[in-house]
Amino acid sequence: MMVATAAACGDSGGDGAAGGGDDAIVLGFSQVGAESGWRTANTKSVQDSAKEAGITLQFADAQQKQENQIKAIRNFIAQQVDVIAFSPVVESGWDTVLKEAKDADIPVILTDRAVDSADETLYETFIGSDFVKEGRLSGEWLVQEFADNPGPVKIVELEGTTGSAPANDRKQGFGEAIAADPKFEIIASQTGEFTRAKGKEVMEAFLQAHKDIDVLFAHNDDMGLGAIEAIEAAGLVPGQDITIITIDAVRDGMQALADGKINFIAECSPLLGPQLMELVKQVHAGETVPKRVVTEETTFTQEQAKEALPTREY
Ligand code: GZL
Repeated sequence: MMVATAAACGDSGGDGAAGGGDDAIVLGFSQVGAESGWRTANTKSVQDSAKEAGITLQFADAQQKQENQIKAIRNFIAQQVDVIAFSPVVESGWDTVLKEAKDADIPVILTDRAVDSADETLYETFIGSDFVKEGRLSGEWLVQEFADNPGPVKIVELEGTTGSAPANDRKQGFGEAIAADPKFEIIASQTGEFTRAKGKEVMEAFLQAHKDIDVLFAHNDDMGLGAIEAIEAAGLVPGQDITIITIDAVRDGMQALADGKINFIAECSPLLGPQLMELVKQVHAGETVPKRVVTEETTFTQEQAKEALPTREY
């Protein structure tokens, strides 16, 4: 687990080193890891926004391990930070440590991913995307795109991190969208852990086991990009021999979409930093905040990607 302190704005030593003002809010932030282009962009958004907001950031990278996030949260409690925010790597197993934060009177904000705790008093708010909608929009595009195809339409699925909210919810939304027509059949589904490397490895196995794959639904761009490498190595043409749908819309994914190697992307914005810092200030000031803040997102076709790429922030 790596912990870094990014100072707030305010008086810093001549070299611009850490030196947040004494009255700066101290935010402890536990990040999932650095597994994908989305995560990298999300970390940058949080770090840049904290500096912009004059908030002193204690940042901990959990390297995709829940035990590291729990350790980081306990460190933040011991340091008596003002607010704790984190993106839970998986949905379950947080009640104990969140109760410790509550007992220490430190408010907690969930960002990006949710927890499945029944006790909603353990956190002030959850700011993040509607993952079920992202999955549903992906499935609805496929249903429309294959309307004239008599089927069967054989689909393989690269799932996100097992037990994570985006993996569970995207799978649910996609499944619901294609359920009405039995021509759509998910013939294989396995986690690619949201990474390119694992996505490539699992797609290689799918291609070995199935010679009739029509569609790949990947829960994020990075796994889709890894799968594209496997598809091309197998002598197939991604975006043509196999229709590819992904989620995130990070730069590399949008480039592949513009190049015709991906067919559709549902956006999941990582740029949560500014809204998060506003919530941190409101929570620190004791203001009531909405229990759920949903980030605005869209979808992209190949033509829309070509138009959007030049001004893409991430
Ligand atoms: C979604 C986020 C997911 C992204 C992946 O909000 O939690 O984790 O879709 C990232 O790219 O790894």
